[in-house]
Amino acid sequence: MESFVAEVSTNPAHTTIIFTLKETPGALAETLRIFKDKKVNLSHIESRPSKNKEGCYEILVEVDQSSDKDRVEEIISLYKRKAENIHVQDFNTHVKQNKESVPWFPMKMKDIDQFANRVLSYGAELDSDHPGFTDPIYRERRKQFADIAANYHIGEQIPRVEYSEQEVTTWRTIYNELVKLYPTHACAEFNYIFPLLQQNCGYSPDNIPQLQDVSDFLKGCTGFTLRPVAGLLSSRDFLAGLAFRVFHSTQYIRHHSKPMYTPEPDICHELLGHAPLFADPEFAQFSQEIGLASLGASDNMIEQLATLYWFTVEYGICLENGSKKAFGAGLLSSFGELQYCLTDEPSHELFDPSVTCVTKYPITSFQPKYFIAESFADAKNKLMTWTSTINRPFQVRYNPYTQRVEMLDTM
Ligand code: HBI
Ligand code: NLE
Ligand code: FE
Repeated sequence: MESFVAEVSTNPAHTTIIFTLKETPGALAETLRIFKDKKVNLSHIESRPSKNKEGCYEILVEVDQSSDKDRVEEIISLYKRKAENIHVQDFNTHVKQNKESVPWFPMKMKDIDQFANRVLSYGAELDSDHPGFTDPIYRERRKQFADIAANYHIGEQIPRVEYSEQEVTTWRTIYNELVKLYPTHACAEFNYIFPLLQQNCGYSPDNIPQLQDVSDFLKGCTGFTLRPVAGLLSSRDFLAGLAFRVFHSTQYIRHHSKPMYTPEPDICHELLGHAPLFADPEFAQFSQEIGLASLGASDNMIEQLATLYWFTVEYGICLENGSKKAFGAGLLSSFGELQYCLTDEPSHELFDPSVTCVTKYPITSFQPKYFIAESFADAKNKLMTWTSTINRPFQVRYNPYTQRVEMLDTM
């Protein structure tokens, strides 16, 4: 018999045998004779060309559940005796082993509540020059926001916040500087959506919009929602939210002493930088694709995806009729960097996931280098081509009706 067992699955529900067969006339019929001889009924059969053995086919047969277990065992041992390269694998342990080596990730929307409070402490780098950390009033205020995030559960209304006069003044300074720059410095998609936020969500120089209002607006556009968070999450947790079209948003505002630039996300960064583009369908999908690629990925892959996120969603620049426009949120919320990024001072390179994903970047200063995407659609296509090469023992897809991630085993 020119065949050998590739895999025997002994899942109690059904036994399947996969064997590789050399392409010769009658080979399959001859191999299957054993089943006839032993009077075991087949319930399913499939064939496909072998990936690693030229001129061979892989045949999968499934035996009828009511088959006599002993006779099935006899067939398996017959196969084992005649075959080379036998690989017998218990279906259940096979799946379990692979699942165990995959880091945990949320499978349903509610799972996000499990990690939303795992906020990273501000690294030494941030501590030393953070103007707010020597201001006791500011620190106390930050604690109030941390409590809102800690007590929040997905699906609830986000508590409304009354911002102080000082906080609104910080917002006003940033808002007024930025709206002067947007027409010339921001991409067309951003400029299309921004007036809609002014009309629908209370964006104005004198008002810091409420997260719930912005979340409702985005939900109606692309299904994206906001979830309050007290500070920085790990890249793994943060990216996982995007897989569900959930964006973790801070609610506090930066310290009033430095409105021009802050290395930390704050409400100005989230609402002026991020929120507008999450209303754009193509951009929303791009963001979700990064999120889906991150689920269960290795630490190394997470770092590469976080880098791609950094150079697109945070600091991306795109081309419009040959001129550069900002679409990254870190640029659209910093009137210092928004001006700087389009000048000749930093360097600009075309976005290429395989190069971009391993590029180093500073997190507390203006960027020395930006990557340019031709469009969101182009960035998404390049990203998806790149992510399709990721080696994961399963594939995922998001089901928007159940708000769950579905796993397709490809082991
Ligand atoms: N956490 N809350 C929050 N907000 C972000 O924008 C954020 C984060 N964690 C990591 C991160 N951004 C990115 O720099 C990438 O690591 C994904
Ligand atoms: N540098 C940005 C700003 O000042 O708004 C915030 C970046 C957060 C990653
Ligand atoms: Fe951000």
